[in-house]
Formats: sequence, C-alpha cells, structure tokens
Amino acid sequence: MTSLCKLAINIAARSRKRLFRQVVSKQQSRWNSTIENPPGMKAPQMSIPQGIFGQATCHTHPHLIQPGHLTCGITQMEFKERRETLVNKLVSEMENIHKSHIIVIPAARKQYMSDKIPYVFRQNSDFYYLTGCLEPSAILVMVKPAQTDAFKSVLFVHEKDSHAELWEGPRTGCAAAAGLFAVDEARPVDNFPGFITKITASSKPSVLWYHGESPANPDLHDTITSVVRAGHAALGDPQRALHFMRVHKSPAEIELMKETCYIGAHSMNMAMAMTKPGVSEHQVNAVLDYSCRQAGAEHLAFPPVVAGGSRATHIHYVANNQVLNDGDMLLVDSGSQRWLYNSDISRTWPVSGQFSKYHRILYELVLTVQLRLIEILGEHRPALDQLFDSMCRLLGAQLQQEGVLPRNIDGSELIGKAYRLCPHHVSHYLGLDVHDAPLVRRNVPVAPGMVVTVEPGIYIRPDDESVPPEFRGVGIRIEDDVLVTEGAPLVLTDAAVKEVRDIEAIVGKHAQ
Ligand SMILES: [Mn+2]
Repeated sequence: MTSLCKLAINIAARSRKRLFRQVVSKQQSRWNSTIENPPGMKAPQMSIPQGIFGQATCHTHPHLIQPGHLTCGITQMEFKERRETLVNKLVSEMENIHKSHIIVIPAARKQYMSDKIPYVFRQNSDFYYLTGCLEPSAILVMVKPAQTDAFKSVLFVHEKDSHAELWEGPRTGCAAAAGLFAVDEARPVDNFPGFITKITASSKPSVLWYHGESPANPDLHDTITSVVRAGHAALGDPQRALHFMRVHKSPAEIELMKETCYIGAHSMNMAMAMTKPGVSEHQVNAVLDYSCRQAGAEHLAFPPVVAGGSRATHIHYVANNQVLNDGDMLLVDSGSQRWLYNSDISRTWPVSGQFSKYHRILYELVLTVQLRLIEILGEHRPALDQLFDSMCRLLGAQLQQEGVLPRNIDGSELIGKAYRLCPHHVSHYLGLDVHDAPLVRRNVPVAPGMVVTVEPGIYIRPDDESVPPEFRGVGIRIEDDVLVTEGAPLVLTDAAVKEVRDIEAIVGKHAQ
C-alpha cells in the first residue's frame, strides 16, 4: 500500500503541502496547549492518573495521546470548561434564582447484534463531548443548587469487578474516575436511581435537564420519568443548548477534524486507484475501510455508498454488491471516524478511468456548482438553507446551458426542475456526528469555526424522459468538508482529487 499512498499524494500536489501544514500546525497547537492556559482561566490543577483504566490514556497509549491530554488532542480542562459553559447556558435560559438545576447526560449503552455478540460500541456524542469518557452506560450529572454559582459534576461509572473485567477488559472504576475525568465525584452506576430521586426531592423547586426523545440509554429513561411523575422536578431539554456549543469547533476540535478529513480524502484516492472494469463495489468498499483504519481511523463514519451506473440514482444505495462495468460512472460517499470525529466525502469517477463526453459534461457542471458554492460560503457566510437555494439556482442555470434542461423555462420552474434532479440538501454540519448538532437548524448563518459539507449532486433516472437520452442513468455527487473561517473557507478534504485531469490520472493506476 505504500506505493499506492505515494501515488495518491503525488497526484494531489496541493494535498502534500496541506499534509505538511497540518503536521506543523498540529505540533504548534499541541505546544500552545501544553504551555499556555486559556486567558482568564486558573492554571489547571489536573493531571492524568497512572494506571490501567477502561480507556486509553497518555500513559498507557503514548502513541495515541499526547502527555497531559485526556483524549487525543483534548485536555481535561477543555472538557471541564464545556461542562461549565453548558451549566451557565441552561441556568440563563431559566432565570429563576430560586430553582436548582440538575442536568443528566447519559452515555450510550452497548447494543447487541445477537445473543452476547455486541456491535462495535459507539459513545453518545453529547456525553463524550462533555466528559471524554468512553464507558458504556455511564452517566454525567451536574448539580447546581439555587442561589449559588458553583455546581458539582458527578460521574456514575461501573465499579471495578474482577469477574466482569476477566471477560470485558479493565474498567476505570470509581476510585480513579474522578481524577481521570476531572469531575468532583465518581459513584457506581447502580447508585444513580437513589441519587437522582433523593437530590430532586431535596432540591425543590428544581429543573431536571434531560433529553428524553430517542434516549441515549433507555435503561435510564424509566428512572427519570418516575422522578418527573412524582412531581420532584420540572423537565427541561439540554440538547439544544448543547448542540449550539457543539456546532462551533474549538481549535483542538478543528485539528481533529483536519485529521479525520485527511484520512477520508486519502481513502477516496485509494478507492479511485484500484477501480477498473470487473472490480466489485464490495471490493471498493473494502479498500475504503482498510485505508481509513490503516491511517488511524477507528472505522468508517457510516456504511458507505459505492454505487456504479444507474444505482447511483438511489441516493442511499448501500448494498454495494454489483460488479462495475466499463462505461459506467461510480459514485462513492464515504468518510472516516477518528476519535469520534467524522469526515463525509463524495466523489464520482469513471470506472474506465476516462470520462465519456456526456459524463464529463455532467461532472464538470456539478463541479462548477460545487466550487461556486464554496466561494459563496466564504463571501456571504449564508445559512445552509440559503446555500441550498443557491445550489438549485446554479444547477438550474448550468443544466440549461448544457442542454440537459429545456431552454424555454425559467424562474421557479427551472429551480423546481433542478430540485427534482437533486432532491437532497446541499449541506449539513459535521463533527462528532455525521449529521452534527441536529438541533441547530439550517436557517442559522454559518460562522467561523463551523465545519459543514458542500455536496451538490444530480441524479438522472434511466427512465427520465424529461432529459435527453444521452444524460440518463447516472448519479453524480461531489462533497467536501469545509471549515468556515474569518477569511476564505478551508476545504479540509481537498486531498481527495476532483478535477477531471487528476481523476483520469489516478483511476485504475493500482488496479490488480
Ligand atoms: Mn454528507
């Protein structure tokens, strides 16, 4: 794979410079976070305890985590500040100094594919964002009594248990958890029902902040519901405030986004390089998976779309079990997850390595629209819904210019026809979740520090008689992950080639 890697990096010459920049800026940011404290903050009296715990630490996994960091790139102090920011936001939402606030954020619980056979565990993003803790079924509770500014963070974790640890591996346990996660107290998860009942009953009046819609841990849900039914506390939902925090990435999170985006981009180049007629979609899927893990990702960010020919007109095609034919285009939508941060990239390329005349026309018009949308993102910092309107307008004009749509229509009719050929949104927020911070609506103007996708496409069904026959039976999407900055937007996935000449130079170069 080393020669494949070299090939991809050579072809995307700009991406090589980016890699260098990333390494340099990563080192700088780690230096900065080691030697400076954020302005206005007290020096952190925190450190990572020594020992074998339920997750990697800088002591046990120095190849993954820098000294002094709790997770890759993120300090205990940053997690602590996030908890403080959330408490302050929620308290200010409900200005009543006579009320206590109790905030409950559950971890995800393990999911099973069949008896005793678990799926790969995926932590609840909200819980992870506030704790850095990767333990299933843990619970974060923050308690702020009335008429005081101070609050207490309590983390409920599984107690040490030699029998359970024999099967499942080491646990952090209560004794070490408070120090590791820099919380005020750690208690056993079994004590949670008693704790929450007692604290709500003794803190009246209080607000219990808990997100009950599609609960992260259904085991916990009944306990919370019974506390609310007993009239001990009014219920509030912390998730909207939390998602408004999550949508703005910190400098450390931006570094993590750059890394996961680079890995995803690199895997896309690998997939192009092994494509040739006769290869199956499944094999392309395998290369994406391999390349991401080999470069340091936990796994792919989602089941990828690997869709040859007219299968690409089904937007969420994930069967990935057909053979690729000469003359077809291949649409791939894939990304990596590294330290829970996701990339989400789409590219479309000809299976043969050479664009046909009509595929090239369609491809170049989508590319023109995508490049213009990225410029608009920097020029106007619009809401994502506005960016979608721009896409429909630009796509309509381009499709008409190339003779895909009739020339005798205009205005809303043209925009409507463009929308019919691209029925999905052009953008979503990206971060710990692929569709990140879903409670932040897409009518909010974007701001520096947000990472969003830009993903126009066209999908022309084989039987679409409103389009000339030569353009039918093809789906094309070009999707990049873009950091909004004070200046021009930064395309974090620009290592994945997308110009026609670059695609033609890489496709099939390492097919076996
Ligand atoms: Mn996407």
